[in-house]
Amino acid sequence: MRGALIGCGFFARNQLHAWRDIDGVEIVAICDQDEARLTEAGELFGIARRHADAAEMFAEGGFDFVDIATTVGSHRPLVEMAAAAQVDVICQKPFALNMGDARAMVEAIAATGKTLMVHENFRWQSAVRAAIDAIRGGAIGDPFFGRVSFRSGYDVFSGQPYLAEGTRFIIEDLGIHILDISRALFGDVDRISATTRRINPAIKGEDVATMLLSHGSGVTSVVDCSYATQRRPETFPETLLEIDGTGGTLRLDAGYRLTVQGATEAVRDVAPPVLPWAEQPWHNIQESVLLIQKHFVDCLRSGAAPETSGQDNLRTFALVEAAYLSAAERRSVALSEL
Ligand code: NAD
Ligand code: 89Y
Repeated sequence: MRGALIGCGFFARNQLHAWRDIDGVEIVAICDQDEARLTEAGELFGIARRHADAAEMFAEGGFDFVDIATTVGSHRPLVEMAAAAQVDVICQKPFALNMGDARAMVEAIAATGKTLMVHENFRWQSAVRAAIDAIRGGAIGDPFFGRVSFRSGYDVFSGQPYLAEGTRFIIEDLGIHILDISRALFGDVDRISATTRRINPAIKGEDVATMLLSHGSGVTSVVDCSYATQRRPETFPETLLEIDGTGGTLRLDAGYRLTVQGATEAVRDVAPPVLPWAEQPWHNIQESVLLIQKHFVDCLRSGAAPETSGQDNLRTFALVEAAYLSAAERRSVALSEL
Protein backbone atom coordinates (compact mmCIF):
# COMPACT_ATOMS: atom_id res chain seq x y z
CA MET A 1 0.00 0.00 0.00
CA ARG A 2 1.61 3.25 -1.13
CA GLY A 3 0.84 6.52 0.60
CA ALA A 4 1.70 10.20 0.25
CA LEU A 5 1.78 12.69 3.12
CA ILE A 6 1.03 16.42 2.89
CA GLY A 7 2.28 18.74 5.64
CA CYS A 8 5.64 17.89 7.22
CA GLY A 9 5.18 19.97 10.37
CA PHE A 10 5.22 19.47 14.14
CA PHE A 11 2.86 16.47 14.33
CA ALA A 12 3.52 14.76 10.98
CA ARG A 13 6.73 13.28 12.32
CA ASN A 14 4.64 10.97 14.55
CA GLN A 15 2.56 9.94 11.56
CA LEU A 16 5.65 9.19 9.47
CA HIS A 17 7.12 7.08 12.28
CA ALA A 18 3.85 5.18 12.62
CA TRP A 19 3.55 4.51 8.86
CA ARG A 20 7.05 3.06 8.98
CA ASP A 21 5.91 0.64 11.74
CA ILE A 22 2.99 -0.76 9.73
CA ASP A 23 3.69 -3.82 7.61
CA GLY A 24 2.97 -3.49 3.91
CA VAL A 25 2.75 0.32 3.93
CA GLU A 26 5.26 2.72 2.38
CA ILE A 27 5.14 6.49 2.19
CA VAL A 28 6.43 7.11 -1.33
CA ALA A 29 6.01 10.90 -1.55
CA ILE A 30 5.83 13.87 0.79
CA CYS A 31 4.73 17.45 0.26
CA ASP A 32 5.20 20.73 2.09
CA GLN A 33 5.22 24.35 0.94
CA ASP A 34 8.03 24.96 3.41
CA GLU A 35 11.26 23.79 1.79
CA ALA A 36 13.21 23.36 5.01
CA ARG A 37 10.51 21.17 6.58
CA LEU A 38 10.19 19.14 3.40
CA THR A 39 13.93 18.49 3.27
CA GLU A 40 14.17 17.66 6.97
CA ALA A 41 11.34 15.10 6.81
CA GLY A 42 12.65 13.63 3.55
CA GLU A 43 16.13 13.16 5.00
CA LEU A 44 14.92 11.79 8.34
CA PHE A 45 12.61 9.20 6.78
CA GLY A 46 14.60 8.49 3.59
CA ILE A 47 11.84 9.69 1.23
CA ALA A 48 13.33 10.94 -2.03
CA ARG A 49 10.17 12.06 -3.78
CA ARG A 50 9.40 15.55 -2.45
CA HIS A 51 6.90 18.14 -3.69
CA ALA A 52 6.34 21.77 -2.78
CA ASP A 53 2.97 21.74 -4.52
CA ALA A 54 0.19 19.24 -3.69
CA ALA A 55 -1.52 19.62 -7.09
CA GLU A 56 1.74 18.61 -8.76
CA MET A 57 2.06 15.58 -6.46
CA PHE A 58 -1.48 14.42 -7.22
CA ALA A 59 -0.90 14.94 -10.96
CA GLU A 60 2.15 12.68 -10.82
CA GLY A 61 0.19 10.05 -8.81
CA GLY A 62 1.70 6.68 -7.90
CA PHE A 63 0.03 6.30 -4.48
CA ASP A 64 -3.14 4.65 -3.11
CA PHE A 65 -3.88 6.95 -0.18
CA VAL A 66 -3.01 10.41 1.06
CA ASP A 67 -2.38 11.46 4.66
CA ILE A 68 -3.32 15.14 5.11
CA ALA A 69 -1.30 16.41 8.07
CA THR A 70 -1.66 20.16 7.46
CA THR A 71 -3.58 22.61 9.66
CA VAL A 72 -7.31 23.00 9.06
CA GLY A 73 -7.31 25.89 6.54
CA SER A 74 -5.97 23.67 3.74
CA HIS A 75 -8.05 20.54 4.46
CA ARG A 76 -10.96 21.22 2.09
CA PRO A 77 -8.90 21.97 -1.05
CA LEU A 78 -6.58 19.03 -0.34
CA VAL A 79 -9.47 16.59 0.25
CA GLU A 80 -11.05 17.80 -3.00
CA MET A 81 -7.77 17.19 -4.85
CA ALA A 82 -7.69 13.68 -3.36
CA ALA A 83 -11.26 13.10 -4.56
CA ALA A 84 -10.31 14.17 -8.07
CA ALA A 85 -7.30 11.82 -7.93
CA GLN A 86 -9.52 8.95 -6.63
CA VAL A 87 -7.35 7.99 -3.65
CA ASP A 88 -8.29 7.02 -0.08
CA VAL A 89 -7.84 9.77 2.52
CA ILE A 90 -6.87 10.12 6.16
CA CYS A 91 -7.13 13.75 7.30
CA GLN A 92 -6.09 15.41 10.55
CA LYS A 93 -8.52 17.05 12.95
CA PRO A 94 -10.09 19.57 13.18
CA PHE A 95 -11.56 18.26 9.95
CA ALA A 96 -12.93 21.54 8.61
CA LEU A 97 -13.39 25.25 9.21
CA ASN A 98 -17.19 24.97 9.32
CA MET A 99 -20.05 22.47 8.86
CA GLY A 100 -20.57 23.43 5.22
CA ASP A 101 -16.97 22.56 4.33
CA ALA A 102 -17.09 19.36 6.39
CA ARG A 103 -20.23 18.14 4.60
CA ALA A 104 -18.80 19.06 1.18
CA MET A 105 -15.61 17.10 1.92
CA VAL A 106 -17.54 14.00 2.99
CA GLU A 107 -19.70 14.23 -0.15
CA ALA A 108 -16.69 14.70 -2.44
CA ILE A 109 -15.04 11.47 -1.25
CA ALA A 110 -18.34 9.55 -1.03
CA ALA A 111 -18.87 10.25 -4.74
CA THR A 112 -15.61 8.43 -5.51
CA GLY A 113 -16.42 5.33 -3.42
CA LYS A 114 -13.08 5.79 -1.63
CA THR A 115 -12.51 5.80 2.14
CA LEU A 116 -12.27 9.02 4.17
CA MET A 117 -11.16 8.78 7.79
CA VAL A 118 -10.50 11.64 10.21
CA HIS A 119 -7.35 11.25 12.30
CA GLU A 120 -9.39 11.42 15.54
CA ASN A 121 -6.89 9.49 17.62
CA PHE A 122 -7.69 10.19 21.30
CA ARG A 123 -10.36 7.45 21.38
CA TRP A 124 -7.51 5.12 20.28
CA GLN A 125 -5.28 5.91 23.27
CA SER A 126 -4.88 2.52 24.93
CA ALA A 127 -6.02 3.69 28.37
CA VAL A 128 -9.11 5.36 26.91
CA ARG A 129 -9.77 2.31 24.72
CA ALA A 130 -9.64 0.04 27.81
CA ALA A 131 -12.40 2.17 29.36
CA ILE A 132 -14.45 2.22 26.13
CA ASP A 133 -14.20 -1.59 25.90
CA ALA A 134 -15.28 -1.99 29.54
CA ILE A 135 -18.30 0.30 29.07
CA ARG A 136 -19.31 -1.27 25.75
CA GLY A 137 -18.89 -4.72 27.34
CA GLY A 138 -21.42 -3.83 30.08
CA ALA A 139 -18.93 -3.92 32.99
CA ILE A 140 -20.93 -1.32 34.96
CA GLY A 141 -24.38 -1.93 33.45
CA ASP A 142 -26.04 0.95 31.60
CA PRO A 143 -24.14 4.19 32.11
CA PHE A 144 -26.19 7.20 33.20
CA PHE A 145 -23.48 9.77 34.04
CA GLY A 146 -20.00 10.50 32.72
CA ARG A 147 -17.28 13.04 33.31
CA VAL A 148 -14.65 13.26 30.58
CA SER A 149 -11.96 15.63 31.73
CA PHE A 150 -8.75 17.10 30.32
CA ARG A 151 -7.08 19.74 32.52
CA SER A 152 -3.48 20.84 32.13
CA GLY A 153 -1.07 23.75 32.21
CA TYR A 154 1.32 22.21 29.67
CA ASP A 155 2.85 24.67 27.21
CA VAL A 156 1.42 23.55 23.87
CA PHE A 157 2.20 26.90 22.24
CA SER A 158 5.94 26.41 21.86
CA GLY A 159 5.47 23.39 19.56
CA GLN A 160 2.27 24.67 17.93
CA PRO A 161 2.50 28.51 17.92
CA TYR A 162 -0.61 28.83 15.72
CA LEU A 163 -2.70 27.67 18.70
CA ALA A 164 -2.12 31.07 20.35
CA GLU A 165 -3.26 32.99 17.26
CA GLY A 166 -6.75 31.71 16.48
CA THR A 167 -9.91 33.29 17.90
CA ARG A 168 -10.96 29.70 18.65
CA PHE A 169 -8.61 27.55 20.70
CA ILE A 170 -9.35 24.81 23.19
CA ILE A 171 -12.70 23.44 21.98
CA GLU A 172 -11.56 23.34 18.34
CA ASP A 173 -8.06 21.99 19.04
CA LEU A 174 -8.34 19.72 22.08
CA GLY A 175 -11.97 19.68 23.17
CA ILE A 176 -12.82 18.09 19.84
CA HIS A 177 -10.97 14.95 21.01
CA ILE A 178 -12.60 14.95 24.43
CA LEU A 179 -16.07 15.42 22.90
CA ASP A 180 -15.27 12.54 20.56
CA ILE A 181 -14.34 10.31 23.52
CA SER A 182 -17.68 11.15 25.10
CA ARG A 183 -19.42 10.12 21.86
CA ALA A 184 -17.38 6.90 21.75
CA LEU A 185 -18.47 6.09 25.32
CA PHE A 186 -22.09 7.23 25.39
CA GLY A 187 -23.25 7.67 21.78
CA ASP A 188 -24.60 10.64 19.90
CA VAL A 189 -25.68 13.85 21.50
CA ASP A 190 -29.04 15.64 21.27
CA ARG A 191 -28.22 18.86 23.12
CA ILE A 192 -25.18 20.71 24.48
CA SER A 193 -24.62 23.65 26.78
CA ALA A 194 -21.18 25.29 27.11
CA THR A 195 -19.31 28.06 28.85
CA THR A 196 -15.83 29.28 27.89
CA ARG A 197 -13.14 31.49 29.44
CA ARG A 198 -9.75 32.81 28.44
CA ILE A 199 -7.36 32.80 31.39
CA ASN A 200 -4.00 33.13 29.59
CA PRO A 201 -3.79 36.77 28.39
CA ALA A 202 -1.08 35.91 25.83
CA ILE A 203 -3.44 33.96 23.56
CA LYS A 204 -6.45 35.02 21.47
CA GLY A 205 -8.88 32.13 21.98
CA GLU A 206 -10.56 30.42 24.94
CA ASP A 207 -8.42 28.10 27.07
CA VAL A 208 -11.15 26.81 29.37
CA ALA A 209 -14.40 25.14 28.31
CA THR A 210 -17.05 23.37 30.36
CA MET A 211 -19.71 21.49 28.43
CA LEU A 212 -22.87 19.59 29.45
CA LEU A 213 -24.07 16.99 26.96
CA SER A 214 -27.41 15.15 26.75
CA HIS A 215 -26.88 11.91 24.86
CA GLY A 216 -29.64 10.11 22.95
CA SER A 217 -28.86 7.05 25.11
CA GLY A 218 -30.07 8.92 28.20
CA VAL A 219 -26.56 9.56 29.54
CA THR A 220 -25.66 13.05 30.77
CA SER A 221 -21.95 13.80 30.40
CA VAL A 222 -19.76 16.67 31.52
CA VAL A 223 -16.84 17.35 29.19
CA ASP A 224 -14.40 19.80 30.77
CA CYS A 225 -11.18 21.06 29.22
CA SER A 226 -8.54 23.50 30.39
CA TYR A 227 -5.04 24.60 29.44
CA ALA A 228 -5.02 27.04 32.36
CA THR A 229 -4.87 24.47 35.15
CA GLN A 230 -1.70 24.57 37.24
CA ARG A 231 -1.54 21.36 39.21
CA ARG A 232 0.95 18.79 40.29
CA PRO A 233 1.37 16.20 39.04
CA GLU A 234 0.84 17.68 35.58
CA THR A 235 -1.33 15.16 33.73
CA PHE A 236 -0.78 16.24 30.09
CA PRO A 237 -1.98 14.59 27.88
CA GLU A 238 -4.22 12.31 29.93
CA THR A 239 -7.99 12.28 29.68
CA LEU A 240 -9.55 11.35 33.02
CA LEU A 241 -12.90 9.57 33.31
CA GLU A 242 -15.57 9.03 35.94
CA ILE A 243 -18.57 7.03 34.85
CA ASP A 244 -21.59 5.80 36.85
CA GLY A 245 -23.76 2.96 35.58
CA THR A 246 -26.71 0.94 36.82
CA GLY A 247 -24.29 -1.81 37.87
CA GLY A 248 -21.28 0.05 39.20
CA THR A 249 -18.71 2.72 38.45
CA LEU A 250 -15.56 3.18 36.36
CA ARG A 251 -12.72 5.64 36.88
CA LEU A 252 -9.66 6.37 34.79
CA ASP A 253 -7.44 8.30 37.18
CA ALA A 254 -4.19 10.21 36.76
CA GLY A 255 -1.25 7.91 36.13
CA TYR A 256 -3.31 5.65 33.84
CA ARG A 257 -5.06 3.79 36.66
CA LEU A 258 -8.31 2.17 35.62
CA THR A 259 -10.74 1.13 38.35
CA VAL A 260 -13.87 -0.82 37.46
CA GLN A 261 -16.27 -1.54 40.31
CA GLY A 262 -19.04 -3.74 38.94
CA ALA A 263 -20.01 -7.26 39.89
CA THR A 264 -16.36 -7.50 40.91
CA GLU A 265 -13.70 -4.84 41.54
CA ALA A 266 -10.57 -4.54 39.42
CA VAL A 267 -7.80 -1.97 39.41
CA ARG A 268 -5.49 -2.05 36.37
CA ASP A 269 -2.41 -0.18 35.27
CA VAL A 270 -3.31 0.81 31.70
CA ALA A 271 -0.24 2.99 31.05
CA PRO A 272 0.63 3.07 27.34
CA PRO A 273 3.97 1.69 26.15
CA VAL A 274 6.68 4.19 25.18
CA LEU A 275 7.33 3.27 21.54
CA PRO A 276 11.00 3.39 20.45
CA TRP A 277 10.47 6.71 18.63
CA ALA A 278 8.20 8.23 21.29
CA GLU A 279 9.00 10.62 24.11
CA GLN A 280 7.21 11.26 27.39
CA PRO A 281 4.71 12.76 28.04
CA TRP A 282 3.61 12.53 24.38
CA HIS A 283 3.94 8.71 24.28
CA ASN A 284 0.24 8.32 25.05
CA ILE A 285 -0.77 10.32 21.96
CA GLN A 286 2.05 8.82 19.88
CA GLU A 287 0.90 5.25 20.51
CA SER A 288 -2.64 6.24 19.51
CA VAL A 289 -1.29 7.55 16.19
CA LEU A 290 0.10 4.09 15.43
CA LEU A 291 -3.16 2.43 16.51
CA ILE A 292 -5.43 4.68 14.46
CA GLN A 293 -3.23 4.41 11.36
CA LYS A 294 -3.28 0.59 11.72
CA HIS A 295 -7.07 0.82 11.94
CA PHE A 296 -7.12 2.86 8.69
CA VAL A 297 -5.01 0.24 6.91
CA ASP A 298 -7.13 -2.63 8.32
CA CYS A 299 -10.27 -0.90 7.04
CA LEU A 300 -8.80 -0.37 3.57
CA ARG A 301 -7.86 -4.05 3.45
CA SER A 302 -11.22 -5.35 4.73
CA GLY A 303 -13.50 -2.77 3.13
CA ALA A 304 -14.99 -1.87 6.56
CA ALA A 305 -15.86 1.74 7.41
CA PRO A 306 -13.38 3.30 9.87
CA GLU A 307 -14.71 4.10 13.33
CA THR A 308 -13.97 7.79 12.77
CA SER A 309 -14.99 7.98 9.12
CA GLY A 310 -15.65 11.42 7.65
CA GLN A 311 -19.38 10.72 8.02
CA ASP A 312 -18.95 9.79 11.70
CA ASN A 313 -16.75 12.80 12.38
CA LEU A 314 -19.46 15.20 11.14
CA ARG A 315 -21.18 14.45 14.45
CA THR A 316 -18.07 15.20 16.54
CA PHE A 317 -17.39 18.35 14.52
CA ALA A 318 -21.03 19.45 14.97
CA LEU A 319 -20.46 19.28 18.74
CA VAL A 320 -17.60 21.76 18.40
CA GLU A 321 -19.76 24.16 16.40
CA ALA A 322 -22.68 23.73 18.80
CA ALA A 323 -20.46 24.34 21.83
CA TYR A 324 -19.19 27.64 20.42
CA LEU A 325 -22.76 28.67 19.53
CA SER A 326 -23.96 27.77 23.01
CA ALA A 327 -21.18 29.76 24.69
CA ALA A 328 -21.71 32.78 22.43
CA GLU A 329 -25.49 32.88 22.84
CA ARG A 330 -25.57 31.65 26.47
CA ARG A 331 -28.14 28.98 25.75
CA SER A 332 -28.32 25.27 25.23
CA VAL A 333 -28.14 24.19 21.59
CA ALA A 334 -29.91 21.24 19.98
CA LEU A 335 -27.64 19.41 17.53
CA SER A 336 -30.55 19.40 15.09
CA GLU A 337 -29.99 23.18 14.71
CA LEU A 338 -26.74 22.61 12.81
P1 NAD B 1 2.35 22.66 11.56
O1 NAD B 1 1.99 24.07 11.22
O2 NAD B 1 3.55 22.44 12.41
O3 NAD B 1 2.56 21.83 10.22
C1 NAD B 1 1.73 21.95 9.11
C2 NAD B 1 2.60 21.90 7.87
O4 NAD B 1 1.74 21.88 6.72
C3 NAD B 1 3.52 23.09 7.70
O5 NAD B 1 4.85 22.66 7.55
C4 NAD B 1 2.99 23.81 6.45
O6 NAD B 1 4.03 24.40 5.67
C5 NAD B 1 2.33 22.67 5.71
N1 NAD B 1 1.25 23.07 4.79
C6 NAD B 1 0.17 23.84 5.06
N2 NAD B 1 -0.63 23.95 3.98
C7 NAD B 1 -0.04 23.23 3.00
C8 NAD B 1 -0.38 22.95 1.65
N3 NAD B 1 -1.50 23.42 1.09
N4 NAD B 1 0.44 22.18 0.92
C9 NAD B 1 1.58 21.69 1.47
N5 NAD B 1 1.96 21.91 2.74
C10 NAD B 1 1.16 22.68 3.50
O7 NAD B 1 1.05 22.02 12.19
P2 NAD B 1 0.99 20.74 13.18
O8 NAD B 1 1.14 21.21 14.57
O9 NAD B 1 1.84 19.67 12.65
O10 NAD B 1 -0.56 20.35 13.03
C11 NAD B 1 -1.06 19.80 11.84
C12 NAD B 1 -2.45 19.27 12.13
O11 NAD B 1 -2.33 18.21 13.07
C13 NAD B 1 -3.38 20.29 12.77
O12 NAD B 1 -4.66 20.19 12.17
C14 NAD B 1 -3.43 19.91 14.24
O13 NAD B 1 -4.68 20.19 14.87
C15 NAD B 1 -3.23 18.43 14.15
N6 NAD B 1 -2.67 17.84 15.36
C16 NAD B 1 -3.24 16.69 15.77
C17 NAD B 1 -2.78 16.06 16.91
C18 NAD B 1 -3.46 14.78 17.33
O14 NAD B 1 -3.18 14.24 18.37
N7 NAD B 1 -4.36 14.26 16.50
C19 NAD B 1 -1.75 16.62 17.66
C20 NAD B 1 -1.15 17.80 17.19
C21 NAD B 1 -1.62 18.39 16.03
O1 89Y C 1 -3.24 19.90 18.78
C1 89Y C 1 -3.59 19.15 19.91
C2 89Y C 1 -4.01 17.78 19.74
O2 89Y C 1 -4.67 17.38 18.82
O3 89Y C 1 -3.61 17.03 20.81
C3 89Y C 1 -2.88 17.81 21.74
C4 89Y C 1 -2.49 19.04 20.95
O4 89Y C 1 -1.22 18.80 20.37
C5 89Y C 1 -2.39 20.32 21.77
O5 89Y C 1 -3.62 20.62 22.33
